[in-house]
Amino acid sequence: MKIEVKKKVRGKTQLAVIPAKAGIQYFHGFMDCPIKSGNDGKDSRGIALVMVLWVLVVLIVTAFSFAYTTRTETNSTLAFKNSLEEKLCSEAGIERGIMELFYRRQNLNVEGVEQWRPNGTVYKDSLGDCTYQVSITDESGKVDINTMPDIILKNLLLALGFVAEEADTITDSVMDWKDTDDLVRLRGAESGYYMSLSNPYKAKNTDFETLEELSMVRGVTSQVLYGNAERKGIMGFLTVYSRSTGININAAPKEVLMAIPGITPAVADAIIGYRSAKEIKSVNEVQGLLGEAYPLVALYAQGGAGDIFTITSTGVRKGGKAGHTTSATVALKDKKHRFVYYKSPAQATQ
Ligand SMILES: [Ca+2]
Repeated sequence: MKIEVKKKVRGKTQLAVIPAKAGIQYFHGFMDCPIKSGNDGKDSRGIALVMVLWVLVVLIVTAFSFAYTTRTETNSTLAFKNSLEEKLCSEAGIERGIMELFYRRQNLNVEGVEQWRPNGTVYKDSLGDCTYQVSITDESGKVDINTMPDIILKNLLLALGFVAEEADTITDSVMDWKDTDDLVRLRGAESGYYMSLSNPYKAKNTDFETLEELSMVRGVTSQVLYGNAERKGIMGFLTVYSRSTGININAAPKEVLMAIPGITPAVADAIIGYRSAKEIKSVNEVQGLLGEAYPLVALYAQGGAGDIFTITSTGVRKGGKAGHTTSATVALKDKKHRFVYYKSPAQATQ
């Protein structure tokens, strides 16, 4: 860009053309001369400063976002690692339980050899930084809801602290659920009741395949199954695997012993005391403890050891709280075992 200016040469005014300089403002008027602008290029530098600040802000936000994401992923990975450790630890407890069952079978009659007993006793051991606690229950010491008469189930509910009316409703409904007819028992329920629910379904009218099916039955709530602070749940005392009409008094917990007609709480305690020192191989052995109730008890009881066991194992990391629980039911035959039920994670033993 060029600009015209007037200047005097030897007393005469002449017009001259000079190139404009960057950063200088010119004006024409009473005086033709260039003047410097007030900011002298500071506008450009100001814009650059703002841009640099914005870039810094963007970089800082990006850095914080990256740090947050990294931290979240690290915590997530750590939590996954911890939960996996506990899961594997609980599975190690299941394998330990199976080993102890075979060990028990081999040494059942060998005195002085310590064995894990399949009566719900909790055993603890550690593996690295994890601790596992394992309990084993003999399915033959539980109430089989497919084969056991209704009086046993009702007595079990009463022994657990259910009131008579609630025990009748649950017992009748369980029986109605699995029997093949549609005749409703006094406090039971068949398809007519279940089809009237907001989410309707029909009564199964055949055997239970798992205990979880009980949650479909009238009167069986989550608290009935798993218990609460005041009362134990029925889940730990029932089975679908023993297929027996008799209860193994060598393995049954006190609540199940009390479900057998003729066995009072005192007699149940006496049986538990007896078998803690010596295995009960047949009901005859405890005839003296049963007294006059022996003939009645003998109808529903048996001794010996079963072939199917449920192992519940909880693995907890060092410093961990809840841990991971696995529940497995295994059938033993000769020197082999077969899983008939496996649940992970499962409800911890109460
Ligand atoms: Ca039915």
